[in-house]
Order: sequence, then structure tokens, then C-alpha cells
Amino acid sequence: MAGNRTFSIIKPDATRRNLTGAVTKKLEDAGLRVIASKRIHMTREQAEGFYAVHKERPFFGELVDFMTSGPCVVQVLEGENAMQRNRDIMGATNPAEAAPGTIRAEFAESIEANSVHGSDSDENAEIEIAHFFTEDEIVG
Ligand code: RTP
Ligand code: MG
Repeated sequence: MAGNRTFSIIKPDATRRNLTGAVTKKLEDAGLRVIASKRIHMTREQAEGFYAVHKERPFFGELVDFMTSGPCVVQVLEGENAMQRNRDIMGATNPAEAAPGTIRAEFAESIEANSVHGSDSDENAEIEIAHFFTEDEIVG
């Protein structure tokens, strides 16, 4: 499979409900290939750094609490138009607005506990990948 790559997180609400495989299958069925993966428990420092763009938003503290509340699975995904393809299969941030069949429509619990993160630009994807992976951990 050719194409480019993006960055994904399976969030603590999904790992808690043992949905890592179910979420990954949705990604694979959408034409994405997992070329790096690891399960981590984010520190507050990591979560605050990762979501620094949201630090002025009213939900920032709660978001950091949530992202550090349990394990996450961080992944690098490869495929044609990987960033947009992943955003499409994730669905809208708020599961009530997510299209049927998307990951958030099927699995998310709330606007915050929404099961997955996906990079929102190719530039951010490379920054986020570098946040969690070294190049030798990525096998395309
Ligand atoms: P993500 O960054 O996690 O892929 O999600 P996104 O682009 O769809 O949403 P974004 O606006 O970047 O928000 C980041 C995450 O913050 C939580 N959130 N909570 N309580 C709230 O109103 C609220 N709004 C957003 C969600 O976990 C969202 O994915
Ligand atoms: Mg975002």
C-alpha cells in the first residue's frame, strides 16, 4: 500500500471497554494500515504537551484528566490520503453528530470520551508522530 501517513490515538474510553481491536478493524477496513503501534499511559506532561493548542479552551483541564485516566494506543497509519481518510472514518468530534458507521458514531461515549484522535493536517501528523515514535519504530 502506497500513500502517506497520519497519527492516531485510541483513547482511554475505548481501551477501557476493550475496543482496541474493534477500532483498529474500522481503520483497516477504511484502507489504512497500522505501521507502528504501542500502548502507553500518558503522563500529565505528555497530555498537556500534546494538546497545547487547546490550553486556553474551557475543557482543557478535563481533557488532560481524561487522556491520563487510562491507557491509550498510539498508532501511525499509512494509506492514500491517510489524514483525511482517517478523519472521515473517525466521524465528527461530537458522536451525536457523527455519520452512521463512523468510529465515533459506533463507539464514542461523549464529546470528550470520543474513542479516537486523528491528526488534522499532514504537517501536524508529522509533528504528532515525532512526539511518540522514533523512525526506527515505524515499519511501512
Ligand atoms: P482530536 O483532536 O482528539 O482528534 O478530536 P477533534 O479534532 O475532532 O476535536 P478537537 O476540537 O481537536 O478537540 C480535541 C478533543 O477535546 C475533547 N473535547 N471536549 N468538552 C468539550 O466540549 C470538548 N470539545 C472537545 C474531545 O476529546 C476532542 O476530541
Ligand atoms: Mg483535533
